[in-house]
Amino acid sequence: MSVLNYQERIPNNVDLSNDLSLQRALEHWQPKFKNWWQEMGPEGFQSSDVYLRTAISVDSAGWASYGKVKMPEYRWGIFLNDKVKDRKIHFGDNIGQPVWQQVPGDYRSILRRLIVTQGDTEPASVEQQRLLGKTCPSLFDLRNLFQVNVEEGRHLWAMVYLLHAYFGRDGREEAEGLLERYSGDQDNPRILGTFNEPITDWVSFFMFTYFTDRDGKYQLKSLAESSFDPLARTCQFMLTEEAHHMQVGETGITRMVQKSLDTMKKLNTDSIEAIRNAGAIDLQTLQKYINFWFSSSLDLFGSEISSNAATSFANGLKGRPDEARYDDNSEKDSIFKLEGIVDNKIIDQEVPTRNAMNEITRQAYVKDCEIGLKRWNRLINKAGYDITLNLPSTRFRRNIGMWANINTDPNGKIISKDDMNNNINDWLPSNGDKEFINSLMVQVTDPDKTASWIASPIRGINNLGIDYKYVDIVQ
Ligand code: BYC
Repeated sequence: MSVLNYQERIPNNVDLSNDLSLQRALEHWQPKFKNWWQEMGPEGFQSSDVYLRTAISVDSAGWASYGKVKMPEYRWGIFLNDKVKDRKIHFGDNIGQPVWQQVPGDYRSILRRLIVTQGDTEPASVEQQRLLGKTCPSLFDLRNLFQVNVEEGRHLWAMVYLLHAYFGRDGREEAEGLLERYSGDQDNPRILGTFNEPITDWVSFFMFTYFTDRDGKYQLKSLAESSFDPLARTCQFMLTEEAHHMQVGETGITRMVQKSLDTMKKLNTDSIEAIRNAGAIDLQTLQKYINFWFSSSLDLFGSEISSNAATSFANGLKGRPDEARYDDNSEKDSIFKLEGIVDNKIIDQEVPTRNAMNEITRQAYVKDCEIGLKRWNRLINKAGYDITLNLPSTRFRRNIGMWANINTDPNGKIISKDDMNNNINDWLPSNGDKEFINSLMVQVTDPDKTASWIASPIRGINNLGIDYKYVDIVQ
């Protein structure tokens, strides 16, 4: 197991001090990153001490240490899982050949594009969430927000290392670009749609960490299979950190559902108005936020039928999540059945499996998303209410792929544009819903308290109490 070296300016386990030109290039990028963090990172908390975990090992059993840190002093570094000896390519056209330690010339631009696309999402999410600290529902949640933010910053480092180490001048330019695009910017937005959506309330934050970070899990799992070994190893370690982000989302939504149920019970009513007047969020509104963030995150998988995805698979650049679970890892002549749409009619179609890789990954993601829904519905059911939260159909509100711009209801039924417009406020957060949610977003910083709209957490971080002062706020 390799040791993470924290003695150097850039903590790492890639023996950076033995590659002086790479070290110099990254040390040149480091102050730009720190400037970006100051300007675009969490606003108003840069001097506060935050109880954060920091990676100390890439061994999953004991990889993190905890302590109070000012975020700008967080030790962002470059950590890759250890090399597996004699690792071989295990999918696509080159099965059995040794994995690559350098980028093959033929695949240079496609690999660079994958790494830049992945890298671009990391700072984007920090930018999207930068004002949330001002309305945190508790110090516990504030700390979790910052933990997610610093680790997304580290994930940016992970991709920037690959660009600098393996892509020469182009890579260095791309690394600069990652700090120049800006989430939601009119002229220079982030690459993928979801990462330009504003996240100005905590309901959206929990939905984002549940649904969009889970897309991250599936994309990282695909890249963790890559035959470009440094990419695979870097993504394997990122997945260790990513698990907490999704847990923040899952427990956050659970606590909102719980609070809604507690309020319904206390008032003995399921009237939306009464629940809202009591300062909680009704389940119908949570459903609208689920509809919004789930449908947006589905687009991040790309088109159902994609020659780009087929090429990436054939060349061994990007596999399926958990590729070893599939019997056929070549999929050279196999076919995949999926639904298509021709002249507004739904048809069954067959396509080469390789072209359906985005859809296969999306379907695995949808199954994973359903686990949370089942849990929340059990809670609702146990409390004695006949309300069910649902994932909308994967056809609903899509902007990428064959369902893009086709009007359907949340059950996936094709409808007219007028029907869509007339019902959209019942399916997605309306301006009124957003105003209501915003009215709840009031900062709570007493360690003993939690905002009205969300239940207190069940347990604290790293065996500390839920009333521990997770952030020492210095204004
Ligand atoms: N928005 O053949 P297509 C995370 C583009 S999240 C805008 O359909 P392909 C995180 C596509 O680039 C994980 N454009 O799909 C979570 C292509 O453009 P070009 C992020 C889109 O090529 C929370 C064209 O449409 N990681 O880590 O297979 C917090 C046709 O493409 C979108 C990755 O995405 C979209 N939604 O691309 C923090 C992994 N979808 O080349 C972090 C890396 C597609 O024709 N990226 N396009 O100009 C990839 O694997 C792939 O680029 C895609 C699918 C997933 C985007």
